[in-house]
Amino acid sequence: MFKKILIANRGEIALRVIRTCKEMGIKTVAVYSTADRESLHVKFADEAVCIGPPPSKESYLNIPRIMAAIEITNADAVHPGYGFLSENEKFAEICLQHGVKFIGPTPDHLRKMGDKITAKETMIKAGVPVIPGSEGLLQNIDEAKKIAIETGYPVILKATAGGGGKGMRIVWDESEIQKAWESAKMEAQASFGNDGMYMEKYIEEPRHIEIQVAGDQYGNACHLSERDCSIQRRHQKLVEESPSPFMTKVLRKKMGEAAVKACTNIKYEGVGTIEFLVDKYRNFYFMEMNTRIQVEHTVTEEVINYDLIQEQIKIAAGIAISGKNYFPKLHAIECRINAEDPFQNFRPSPGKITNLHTPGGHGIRVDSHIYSGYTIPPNYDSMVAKLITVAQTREEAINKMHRALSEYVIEGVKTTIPFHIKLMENEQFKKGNFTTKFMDDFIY
Ligand code: MV4
Repeated sequence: MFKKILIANRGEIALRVIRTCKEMGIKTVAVYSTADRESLHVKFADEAVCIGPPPSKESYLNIPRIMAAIEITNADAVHPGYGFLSENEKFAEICLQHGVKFIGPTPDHLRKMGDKITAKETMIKAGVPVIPGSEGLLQNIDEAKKIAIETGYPVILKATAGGGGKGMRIVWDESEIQKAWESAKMEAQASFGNDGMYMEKYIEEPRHIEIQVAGDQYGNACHLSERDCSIQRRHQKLVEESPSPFMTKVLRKKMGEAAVKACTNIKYEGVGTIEFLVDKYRNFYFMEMNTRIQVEHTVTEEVINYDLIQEQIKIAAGIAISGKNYFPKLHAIECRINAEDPFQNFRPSPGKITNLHTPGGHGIRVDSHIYSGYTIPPNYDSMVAKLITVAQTREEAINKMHRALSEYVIEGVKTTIPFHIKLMENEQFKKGNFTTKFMDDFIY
């Protein structure tokens, strides 16, 4: 087992990893930028190394500086968390070359799943349902028009180097395809330096349901139930829950088996998530595979009583997984609390926290790095806490969430707490009647 793990991340996820390391008797090293000198993950770690000024490129994304921190502290493994370098194949490769264990999949897995076309081709080979559309990259507009007619409008153009909604264009009919093609390619080239585009049938009003998976170095793989992440605003998840209110026992079995097949097929090592789009007929289609721990891993941990960070560390240390699948025993909901003003178009609201009261009681979990007197820096993403409730039923979990949100006091900055309170009171949400379109029409 590792003696010392460096956490190449910040905020609540760095704290999350440090906590599990401590429980496993593993020493921890925090890295921080000068903007994070007073952050909690720095205080909780056994050692801390300043790796540069606030811009991520000069700190949390700076591979030479992180490698230097690993060298001087003699860490034998690195946990990348999510975001930053967590799916960076070059970083994983450099760790491999330096004899430092990257706690995650291999560089090859990262490469394969990082390119949307290759990921799709991999899933087709594994027999996982994918969205009908172009075989690979579209060579030109004429091929795009031809495939669109074969597929049937509406279609969606997607950047192969894209993700999270960037470089996507919905095309309702042939009259729109020329402009969509040109603007999507331009955006993709500007955003990712790669204007490769592919096409899919546009699935109208889908749900985003993802399956947590785990695989080890011996070819074992399992699924650890699903999460419904359909409540999103501009491709930013706001609320996640497990199990999905749209799921049935049959669908869960089919999606779980497809997810495990995908892992087995690529000999996946580590914890990961396979994202599916689910249409109103309960057909499910592969969307993307995330090769990292996710923000919303918490709701899975709560419904199957499992420590996914511990699982990541054990898999990286060469410990075999049991291989048995897990099914939700409870119902958990997570609200992402952001330092943003929901009444000013979710505008970021960094600043000093002058007063903090965190909710508690039965079935409440708060994963957060903030404390009274802490100043939220403007340099990084605005999530300051994840509030999770878990109960026997969805209705109880919602009531518990509403009660916990009403207790949560964060003064000195604006937060999305009032938005979440309104969401928990919304009839459609309470009935589980929502798709990825929910936020388009939600008035709060
Ligand atoms: C789609 C889709 C409908 N049909 N693909 C959004 C980001 C990226 N994960 C892919 N996304 C979508 N791809 C087809 N063929 C609808 C979306 C989509 C979406 C998906 C999941 C969660 C939220 C979403 C919000 C808008 C669009």
